[in-house]
Amino acid sequence: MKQTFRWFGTPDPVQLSHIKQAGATGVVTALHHIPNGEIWQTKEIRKIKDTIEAEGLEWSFIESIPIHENIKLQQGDYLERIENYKQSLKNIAACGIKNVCYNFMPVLDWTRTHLFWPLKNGSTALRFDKVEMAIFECFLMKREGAEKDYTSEVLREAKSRFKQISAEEVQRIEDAILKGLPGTVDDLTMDQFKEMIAQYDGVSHQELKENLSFFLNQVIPVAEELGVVMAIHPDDPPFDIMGLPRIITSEADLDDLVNFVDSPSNGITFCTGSLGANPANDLPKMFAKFADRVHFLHLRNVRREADGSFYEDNHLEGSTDMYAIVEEIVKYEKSSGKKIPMRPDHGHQMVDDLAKNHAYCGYTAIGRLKGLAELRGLELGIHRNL
Ligand code: DNO
Repeated sequence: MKQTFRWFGTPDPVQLSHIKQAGATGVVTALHHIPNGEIWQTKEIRKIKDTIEAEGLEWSFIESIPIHENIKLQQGDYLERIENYKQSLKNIAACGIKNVCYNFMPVLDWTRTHLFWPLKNGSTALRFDKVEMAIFECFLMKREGAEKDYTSEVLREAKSRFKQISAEEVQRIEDAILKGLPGTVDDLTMDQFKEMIAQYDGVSHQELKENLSFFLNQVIPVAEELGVVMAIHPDDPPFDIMGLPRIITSEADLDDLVNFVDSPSNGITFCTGSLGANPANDLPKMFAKFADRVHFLHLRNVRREADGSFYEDNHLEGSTDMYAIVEEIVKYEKSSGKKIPMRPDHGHQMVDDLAKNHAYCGYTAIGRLKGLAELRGLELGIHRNL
């Protein structure tokens, strides 16, 4: 695996020099300041690339060039937005960057309800709590029909917790969902959020998949010609939330994806944390099946709970067998001669980072450094053993 680290650009307190010290050779970043749907200009791309290279690192992956909501919904100026996307691909390729991560999640990118969930050892983790999600949807946002999406046990627990909830906790849940997470495109108010969700009224999984297929059929031939690979990020969490269709959650969804356009440029970001939150997913088997299309690895572990909640565990612990996955990856790399870019995904807020008011939840230095160190050790051990 080629070791990389995500960097949010100059505002990120984790600097490029820290990334080098962590042992990564590659950087994963994006033009975070360019509004979604606009063309990435070469001058802007070069500026970031030069900054990364001046530190002796390489810009390994773009995460992400986001997809405008009009493209997902096929409405308004979506054809123009697709042309913009193609132009961005041409511009990155002209600068020598050939790897692009993106997602097709409606409205929200990744979602958690708790960004600083205390673990027993004193560090904090990201958590998705089904009951808190039900509180948000049923009692805070008051989405019509939301109750139907929850079991009676979860609803009962949500009602009882909501009776005693403090104003601070309400704020924490709202902030986590509407404006908490790094890498997401927009911070939203509740009203804006409701408006955006309403646009998806009546949009089925099938329809959203057709819109993804249309987008890929437009963009992948251009990418292929440029030698660019696109790697879709699975939906996180991998199930519907807020009544929105989520379409990249399982092996069957990935089957559909690769069949939308049969090209090596139409690839996958294999995110073990996102896919791992769906208990039906057999991750080692899925990696082996789609390996030729996996262009990017996000390695992290979630611990699943009975009601559908989960939290982010240590990279080598949790409900996912990381050993079995890395073994499949090492086998594939040995037989194909490829080295797939990998980033240790997320990390606990721990040690000195606990005292910092970190804007990039999940992306503190020390927790990710620990994750990278563990994953490198695991890889080396498996490699030597095979
Ligand atoms: C979360 C990230 C996601 C990811 C996007 C890719 O930590 O993995 O926000 O960057 O979904 O487009």
